[in-house]
Order: sequence, then structure tokens, then C-alpha cells
Amino acid sequence: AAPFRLEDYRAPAFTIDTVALDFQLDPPATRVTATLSIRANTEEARKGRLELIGDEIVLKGLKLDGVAVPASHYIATPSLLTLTDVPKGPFTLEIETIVDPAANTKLMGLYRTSGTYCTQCEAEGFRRITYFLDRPDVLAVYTTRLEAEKSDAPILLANGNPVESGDIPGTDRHFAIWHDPFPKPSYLFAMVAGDLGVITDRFTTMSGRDVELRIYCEHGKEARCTYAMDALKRSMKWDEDVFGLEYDLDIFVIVAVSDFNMGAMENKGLNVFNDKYVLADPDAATDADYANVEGVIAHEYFHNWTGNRITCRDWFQLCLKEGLTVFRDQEFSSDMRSRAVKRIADVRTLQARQFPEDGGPLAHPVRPEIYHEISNFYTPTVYEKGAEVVRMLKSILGPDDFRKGMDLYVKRHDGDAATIEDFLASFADATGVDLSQFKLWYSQAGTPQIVARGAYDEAAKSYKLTLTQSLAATPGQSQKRPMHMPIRFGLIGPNGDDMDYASVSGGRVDRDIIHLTEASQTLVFEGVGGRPVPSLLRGFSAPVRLAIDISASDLLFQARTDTDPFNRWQAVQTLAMRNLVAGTAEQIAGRAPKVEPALIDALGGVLDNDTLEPAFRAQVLQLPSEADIARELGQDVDPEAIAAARTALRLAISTGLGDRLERHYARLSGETDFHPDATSAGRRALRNTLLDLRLARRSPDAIAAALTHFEAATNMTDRLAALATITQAALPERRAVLDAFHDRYANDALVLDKWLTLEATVPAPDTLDRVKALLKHPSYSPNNPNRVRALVGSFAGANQTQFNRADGAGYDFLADFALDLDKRNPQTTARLLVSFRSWRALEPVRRARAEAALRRIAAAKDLSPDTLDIVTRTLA
Ligand code: BAL
Ligand code: ZN
Repeated sequence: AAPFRLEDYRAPAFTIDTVALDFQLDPPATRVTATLSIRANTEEARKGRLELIGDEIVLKGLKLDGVAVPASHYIATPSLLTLTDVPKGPFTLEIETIVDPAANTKLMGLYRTSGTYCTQCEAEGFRRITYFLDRPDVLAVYTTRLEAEKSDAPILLANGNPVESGDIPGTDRHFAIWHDPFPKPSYLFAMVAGDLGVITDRFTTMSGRDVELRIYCEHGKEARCTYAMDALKRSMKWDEDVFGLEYDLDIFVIVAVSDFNMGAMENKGLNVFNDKYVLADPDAATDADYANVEGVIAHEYFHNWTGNRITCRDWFQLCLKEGLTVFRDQEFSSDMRSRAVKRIADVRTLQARQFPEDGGPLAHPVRPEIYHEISNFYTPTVYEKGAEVVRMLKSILGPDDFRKGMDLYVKRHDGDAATIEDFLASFADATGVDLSQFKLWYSQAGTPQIVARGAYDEAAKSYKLTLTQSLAATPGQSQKRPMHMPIRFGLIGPNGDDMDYASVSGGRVDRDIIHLTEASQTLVFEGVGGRPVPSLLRGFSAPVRLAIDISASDLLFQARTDTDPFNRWQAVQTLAMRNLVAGTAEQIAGRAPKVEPALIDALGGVLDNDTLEPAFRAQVLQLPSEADIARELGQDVDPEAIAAARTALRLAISTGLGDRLERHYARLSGETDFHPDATSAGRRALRNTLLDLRLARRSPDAIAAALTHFEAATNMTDRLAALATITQAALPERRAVLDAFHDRYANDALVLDKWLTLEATVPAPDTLDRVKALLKHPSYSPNNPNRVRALVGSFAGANQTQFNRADGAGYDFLADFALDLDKRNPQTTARLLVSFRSWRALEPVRRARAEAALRRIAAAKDLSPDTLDIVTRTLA
């Protein structure tokens, strides 16, 4: 099929002002009656041809202004309804369709999950419910009537406010009517019907609106929703305090479901969530789970303004709502927790997920200009890099002007389907700042590289800093232009404080921001009292790779003194990465690894520094992952050599830090009460990191400590950390502890996902066979995306040595699995295959085997558009 291109965008020929939906719910045959009030917008449209999109639906009836449309005046296929003779003036179209929720394994449109009816319409699911102008720039006011068996679906929910409900006399059925006064695109439509438990609360908005809050879940899980409710109330308050944005309906509803392709969905007034981002209690959820629940609840809530009140004109603008809303949820979590630790965690995620995308065949701009299948563009580039672009905008403008721009954006575009141009114009107009060069961040794919060189002239007391930016070619983009990058910086003096300087030439510097705008710029700082250690890219102020010629001793100094906690962490990571890259080469050459003493000193200094928060110390003690090292190497990647180098370095660090690990571990032990707050979580994180480093020695006392840690754990964070440590070390005891964990949580699917992930990520040669065996395990379910991602997604995405087995068996397994799953759930299949994105960076033997597996998938008949698109681009 022909691709969609941004340049081909045309405004819709017809407007749909109102939509009345009637659902007669029935598992195999739900009857949907959609009554649309439509008007033509253009002369072309007034000629009378109207095309409405469908997908796998059956037309049962069609009336225009109350009269059945003659068969000669329309053509209906499962994917298109064409009317050839609609009136010039406004008219009403009534469309009756039949859909089969029970057979819907794609989990798009209307489907069943654990006996509950639910919908997912973003991006293109509404067309699986009725024929429609299913595009985000068609905004309508929706009224939804649901009717179902009372026993099957006592709860009936849709967008907006409840209007009316009651029994259908003489039957076992009942109904409910919901009305959403805010015009919205079809992708934000939702309904849910089922037998569910609920918790309720209330929130009073800043203007005094009393809002009812409800969270629905499976019966018996209500107590596990209280943290989500707390996070929701904090999100509502935060958006008022920080952005002045207030909730606008009488009720806000969240429903947790167990079968869901995405993390959650921001449907107006009725958010539907993957239950892993709602349910949390100390026995079943880790600190990371709590943080994710808080972040995703906030993210979906924040979409009420950035996404719903202001939506996207077309799907090329996806980052308009997603990048901005990720930025907002990251800011919220930073305010709720430790800003420094949150920033480190977010950058780790960006580098682990987005950098490989930007550096491989799936690279695309934050705002893509071409797509075949939009569901493949819910990517780390659109989301996480999109958030970085908004963060850079704030750095360039400063916080006050950033807020002015946001205020103008909301004022100007409330009720609109907007574009990136609209967004940037709001900031430019509110502040007078020219953002035309900055806009390149939205159109140029790839991760820029910055090379920094500094030289201090003792006699002249001047410091010269040369910054050079470059951007490699990416698919479809061979030539790139220099971008506007905010480089947050400091010049660290001999006593560890940032030094002042008298003047600077060679570029614009505002406060602590260098505005890098040219391909190469040399800044000369005059009046610098001594040789500085440059601290560049503080807080990771731009999503780039920074290459800087800096000695190990300067990195050690930076790790001890930098006032920017992110760069303290970065200094240690840089030292560690240098060691790991060299260690990998030594493994390949068969030489003994060497360890940089400055690294042990830096780690020890941070570990012993009680003024630093425990969560930060835990982050510093965690080495770059095997995938990070592979990305740094960039070519001829040998995952076995990388793993061996990392194991060797962990052993050297564990030995080098010696009994300090035990001492700090003991100091942190003894807490039995569980609180999910960031400070308590930080202490657990440090203690668990110390346990893991101890076990790198594999000494009998470390093994005993890990087993005791597992057995004595009073919460899931500690229990799972011990289990992960034991399984990652591939200890012989692992089978017994994994089985014990499974049996303890045999009835808790979300916890069993953790177990499946641990099984799939054991770095041992028998893991692939174990994964294959687990596909038949009763705790696994082939149609549930969470189970699939936990087992197969973790194996392919997080087990570097076993997925990338030299014999290619890991690749063959994923290919077979994908070909089977593609028949049922294309979206989840395409997502799994992203694990092949860096195949060209592998050493030749693995590269050939990965390519063969990809070509086998590409050659299969009847691939879904999702999978065909990913495989074709990966091989291109
Ligand atoms: N809009 C899809 C899910 C999310 O990003 O919130
Ligand atoms: Zn979102």
C-alpha cells in the first residue's frame, strides 16, 4: 500500500458535529448504531461523494435523514463505506454495524478482556466499531448509550458525564447514557461494560468544581488501587499548581484491564489502563512499579489538556501530545521524588531505548514525515526524544518564558487539532525568540554527536572551548543542518566550586547555557583563575552523544565535586564505560582485563559519602548494561565478550570495594515497615545494589546473604531484587528459588510476569529451551500482551547473550514466534520485532543469522501491515 505523507495532508472535506452511539452489547455480535450529523466543507464535498473508513466490520443498515439509503447509492466493504449521493446541506446518517468483540484478538476497537467489554481506539481502532472519518482532525460531541445484560455487565461506562440509566422493562437488560460536551476526535472515544469492583474518591478543583473519581478493577483487587488514586489526586493538584490547568468534567474514571496492547489510554474522562500501571501493594509491586503507576496515572491525566482539549491535526503530529505529555509526567515525578535520580533514570531509558532506534534502520524524526502503519510510530523517538525537545525548549527560554509559551498555546488552541508549527509559534510569539533553527529537532532524525576540546592558557587566564556538532545520515536523510542545542555547563575550579569568568566571546552564553548553533564554535572565556575541569551537558541538557578528551583523574575529580548530580553520575559512567570497552577488546584478544583504579576510587567515594541520597548512590554503583556497551561499540558487537568484560569488571569492583559493601549493606538492613515514598525506596535500592555487587564475588557468604535476603524479604522490591541477583548470577540455587517464587504467587498474573521475565533473562545456554517450555506453562497465556512481553519480549530485548546466540537459535525462535502471533495480534508482534533493530552492528556470524531470520519473516505470506512495515524497514 502507498505510504501516508505529511506533505499530502488536506483538511477534511466533511465535518461531523455530533455522534450518537448506541451499543447493544453481546459477546459475538454487538450491534452498533451510529447517528452522525454531517456537513460538507468544500465544493468538492458538495458534489455528494462521502467515504467513511471501516475495518473488519459488517454493515447492517444505512439511513440518511431517517430514510433507508437505496443499494444503488452506496458501496460497503469491511474497510470502506462509500455514499455516492449525499446532500449539499447538513444531513444525518444512521449507520448500523455488527462487530464481534469476543473474536477480537487484535485488542483494537471493541474487545473482551476477562469478560469485560472495553475499547481501544488510538490510533485507528474506532473504524473497527463503525464507519467514520477516523482521523484526529474531525472533532465531534459524543453521546453514548450502552445496553447489556445486567448480570453480564452491571457497570456501563463511556466518555463524559453520566446522563441517565435504568432497566429495560420486561427484560434482564439495562442501559446507561453518557454525554461528553467537549468535541473530540474518534481516537478518544471509549466505553467499558462489565462486572467490576471500584474505589471512589473526590477532588475539588482550583475553581471549586467537585469531581467524582472512580477506579474500576477486577473484584477483589480494590485495595491495590489506592496508590493509583493517591497519584491521581496529586496529579490533578500538580497540573493546577504548575501549569494552571484544571479538570473539566464532573467525573474522572479509570478502568484497569488485563489485556491491553499499550500502557494506558487517555480517552476523555474514561482512561483505560493496562492493570500493571494501576495495581500496587507492597507484597506484589516493587518500588519501580509504584513509580511507574504514579508516572502513568499522571501521564494519562495530563493528556486531558495536552492531547484531548488540544489534540493533533494528524498522526504525524503525535509528538505534539506525547513528547509534551512525557515531559510533563517526568516533571511531575521529579517534583514528587528526587529530581536528580529521576533525571538519571530517564536518561538511562532514553539511551537504552531511543539511542539505538536513532542509530539504526528504524530511525525517524520526532515528527515523522512518512509512515505505512501509524501504530509503529508510538516509539521512544516520538515519546522520549519528543520530551527531550520540550525540555530543551524550556532550557533555551528559561522557566518563566516557557510557562508564558505554554499559557499562550493553551489559550490559542483549546479545542483545536493542532500542529508542531502551532506549538512553536505559541512560544515564539509569547517570548519573541526565533525558534526556526530549533525546529530542526522535529525534522532531523539521528543522535547528534558533540566533540568538545578545551585548553587553558595559564598566562592569559583564558579558557578556550571548541564545540563541534555533527549528525550522521539516517534513512531518507543524507544531509543535515546544524541545530540549536542548549549546553548547560560549569567550569569547575580546583576547590570544586564553579569558577567565575570576566567575559566570553565566540558564542551566546546565557547564565549556565551555551547556545550551540553552528557546526563548530570556539568560546573563549577570559579571566578564569585556574585550569578548569569542564562540566558539559549538565542534566543532560540535549539528547546528544558527547565526546570529550578528559583524563581519568579529571573524571574522578568531577565525580567527587561536580555541583550537578547528573554529571557526577555521568563522570563515573564514563570511567566505567572506558573500562568496559577496553575490557571487551581484551576478552576478544584473550588478554587479562585491567581495571582503572580511578573507577574504584570514584565508586568508593560515592558509596561512602553519606551526604548523597541513597538512591543516587545506587544509580552510580550500577554499571552500564551489556546493551549500553554494545551501543557504545557500535560495530562488530560480540555479546559474549561484552558480558565477560562486564562480569570481570563487576568482580574487580566487588573485590576492590571489599567489606565496605557488607558494612553499608548492614547499615541499611533492619527496616521492616514498607513505605513506597522515594526516600524509603532509595534505601532499598542501595541495599539491593550492594547485595548484587557482593554476589559478583560468588563467595559462599555472598551466596548465603542473597538467599537469606530472598527468604527474609518483607516486600516485593527486596524479594525480587534477591531473586534477580541469584538468577542473573546463574547460581545452581536459582531453580529452587524461582520455583518457590512461582508457587507463592501462582494466582497473581502480574507477579508471574516478573517470574517469566527472570526466567527469560538468565544468561545461560539452557534459557532458550526454558523459554520454549514456558510457552506451554499454565501461567503463560499466548493472547495476553503482558505475558508475551514478559517472556518473549524480555528474552529478545533483555537477554543479550542468549537472544544473540552465535548459532542463531534465538533469532529463529523469535521469527517463528512472531509469525504465529502476527495472525492474532499484529501490534504486539511488530513491537517484539524491534529487538532486531541493531542487527547490522553485530559481528559477521551473528549478523548473517539475524538477517536470515528477518528475511524469512519478510518472505512469509499474509503478514500484517504492522509486521511487514517493521521488517521491511529493518532490512532496508
Ligand atoms: N496515547 C496512547 C497512550 C499514551 O501515550 O498515553
Ligand atoms: Zn501519552
